[in-house]
Amino acid sequence: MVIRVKVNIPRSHPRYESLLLREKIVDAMIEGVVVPEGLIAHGRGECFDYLIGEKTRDFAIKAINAAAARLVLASYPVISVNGNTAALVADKIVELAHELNAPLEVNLFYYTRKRAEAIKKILEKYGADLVVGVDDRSKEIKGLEHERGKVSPRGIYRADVVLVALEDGDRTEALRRMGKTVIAIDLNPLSRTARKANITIVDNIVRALPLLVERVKTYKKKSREELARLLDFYNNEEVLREAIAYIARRLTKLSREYK
Ligand code: PTJ
Repeated sequence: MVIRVKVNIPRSHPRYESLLLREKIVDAMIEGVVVPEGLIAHGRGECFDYLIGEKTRDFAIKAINAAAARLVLASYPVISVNGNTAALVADKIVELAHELNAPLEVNLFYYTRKRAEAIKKILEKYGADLVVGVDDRSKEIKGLEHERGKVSPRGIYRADVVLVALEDGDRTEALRRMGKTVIAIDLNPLSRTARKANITIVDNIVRALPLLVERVKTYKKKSREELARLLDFYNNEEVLREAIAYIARRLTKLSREYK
């Protein structure tokens, strides 16, 4: 049995925003949208967010710009949604899907039909048009012997560009082997997903998604040539190096406070 203790978090609390996100994640776990393991994943994210100072840094902005350009240029972009993403940013995920005219695919590591349906319901509550991956997981991502490997023929299987968030694992590599471009949102620049994606946004999804939506709106007005040029100058390894170097510099600076 889970004992849920609801307290009133005062706005004056120095960690007000962070505590609200925790409440969202825990509520979603009680509703069966997030798995208990999702709370652990969230805690890992909080830790990396702490290391970058809980702000969107330049390395994230560069990746957001590249991601927006790649998504606008895509012929069939698909947005993959898991429990944590649905709990934290369902509204923005749906807005992004509308802007791109892209399907949303529920794709879960801890898959149950009930969870997938609950996530679909949340996305539809925010106005999602096309949510796949619930009752049409008839295609396989080769090399993935777990539930994330079962995908929809109208979603990830058909996509040329896939946006994934809050996961660490082998899926990005498998998708790349299929020739797809993978855009990841992951606060941990050292994760397997972060290192294997074509474009990695090292930022909290709650800050990164609104910025990505706005950038997509702007880039839809640009020419394809201009967007392609922008992508030519993008280097994901450099962005990851910048993220790690930023954390190292920040920690060194903070360590000097303890002389
Ligand atoms: O809903 P399911 O069944 O698909 O399961 C989802 C979880 C999250 C449980 C599953 O994907 C998992 O176990 O993920 P990991 O391996 O813990 O990886 C989660 C990654 O997301 C870590 O690298 C975290 O640093 C990162 N992360 C956590 N919260 C955020 C985040 N990145 C961006 N924004 C966040 N808010």
